[in-house]
Amino acid sequence: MDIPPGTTLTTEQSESLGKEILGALIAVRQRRGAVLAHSTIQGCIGSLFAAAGAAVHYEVPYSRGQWAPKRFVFDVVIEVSKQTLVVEVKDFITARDLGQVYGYCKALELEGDSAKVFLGTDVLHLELLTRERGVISHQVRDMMAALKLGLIFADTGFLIRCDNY
Ligand SMILES: [Mn+2]
Repeated sequence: MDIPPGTTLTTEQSESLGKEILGALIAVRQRRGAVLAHSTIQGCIGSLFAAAGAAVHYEVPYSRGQWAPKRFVFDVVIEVSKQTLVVEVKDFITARDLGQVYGYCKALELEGDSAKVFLGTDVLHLELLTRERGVISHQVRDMMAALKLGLIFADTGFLIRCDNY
């Protein structure tokens, strides 16, 4: 389901959409906390964007310029309506992982590259990343504010894209 904001739905459409959303949420609960594998999250994000018409590339090396001397390999690169999204996928998230994502944001910023960095993870980590108190959620919020980091919460059937808080 990919419905542009402001779309007016008929009663039938909104009813079937409601059922679809409910079904997707029930499927998440049925996973009983089992987090999707890194490659699964990567594939889900890629295929959902591809289904919406974006050009999707996996495992893209980036070693441009002086600020990205280490050879970065981006998990997913998405080209959608003239914007490039760089997604670092994490099945589990530690402070060290956030350091890596910080490095990506900072390097692209210093290169003057307009690509937008996203941390892509399982929708089951939604609570971890959005809780009011917490080291990880605070770091993520700081990076969203200072470096325009975006978040993608993925499931096998849907994803939630947050461009900012
Ligand atoms: Mn990764």
